[in-house]
Amino acid sequence: MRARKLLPCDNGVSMEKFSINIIMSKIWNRFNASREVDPVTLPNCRLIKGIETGSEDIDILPNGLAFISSGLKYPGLKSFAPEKPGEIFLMDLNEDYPRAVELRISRGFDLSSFNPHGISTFVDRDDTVYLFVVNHPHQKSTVELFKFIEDDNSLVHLKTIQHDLLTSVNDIVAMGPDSFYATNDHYFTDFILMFVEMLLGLTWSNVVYYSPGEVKEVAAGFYSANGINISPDRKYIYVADVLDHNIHVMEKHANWNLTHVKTLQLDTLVDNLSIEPHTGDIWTGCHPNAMKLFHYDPENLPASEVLRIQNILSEEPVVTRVYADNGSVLQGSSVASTYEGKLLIGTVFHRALYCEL
Ligand SMILES: [Ca+2]
Ligand SMILES: [Ca+2]
Repeated sequence: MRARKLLPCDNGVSMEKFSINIIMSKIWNRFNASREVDPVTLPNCRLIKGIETGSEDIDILPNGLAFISSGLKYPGLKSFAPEKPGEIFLMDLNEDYPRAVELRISRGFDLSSFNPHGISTFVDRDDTVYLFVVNHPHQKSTVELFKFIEDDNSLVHLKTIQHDLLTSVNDIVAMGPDSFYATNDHYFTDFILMFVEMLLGLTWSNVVYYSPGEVKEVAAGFYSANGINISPDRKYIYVADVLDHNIHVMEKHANWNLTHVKTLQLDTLVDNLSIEPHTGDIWTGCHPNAMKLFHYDPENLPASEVLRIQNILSEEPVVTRVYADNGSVLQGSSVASTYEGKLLIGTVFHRALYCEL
């Protein structure tokens, strides 16, 4: 056996071990691994029938139709149906007892490798509804553009967008019928290097603006940019840095560049962001403790937590824990979205909850 030379440290611990301890304690903090959740219950909730393998992102149209992306397979995270392709569900929140219906996707699109992640809708002047879907076919990143046909409960695939700057896309927010901002949650795409990037705490994750005529990085320096959305007045872009436990407010400029306005620090890993159109409140699905999410243990389930943030631009934003569960009902919440007193809570790989507030 080859003898290894260890560098002595002041306290007698080897430098190697010392460095590993520092990295592990940083990861521990990034994952908020000590945190347990105090439950916050809501009286009128039910699990949504038919959604069993995730509801990572939810986007609700102004008329109450909710799109739900389901079946995400993400490196290092649990999937209850690893062989089953992903799906997009629709729920009409105007119904007395809303149900989830799977949307049919037009022929010509490769359904077998469909791996949907973040989504965003755009309603054009002629009322055409476009649905943008982050997709990871064969662990790559693409953005799929669909047209929603309401009469037919179907999605017509219009195009697949791929670009060298769209490498590890997590979420998007549509800016027009073929333009958007996207978050890349990692710099590296290889699973091992992604993990190293996280271990070393590199801030190489970014936000990219995409349009057919121009594609550019518009914000950088995130540990892991995740959810992204826009204020109702369309002046500000909100970006959740999931590993830094915060939400950044960025000002949007005429040339699509973003500049930092402020950061709201939280004690939870913020995933996707939804905006309540009338009030501008931010609703978010969070991971109180990401260690339980990445190290899935049926005896120690990943929890769920929903926050509502009011007046984020003011001196003192109000943060309310609207819902929290230790995983016995809902595991790994990633999104929370409201419409007229109704709340949908989605998860990375588990079920989805419908609540009347
Ligand atoms: Ca989204
Ligand atoms: Ca996300």
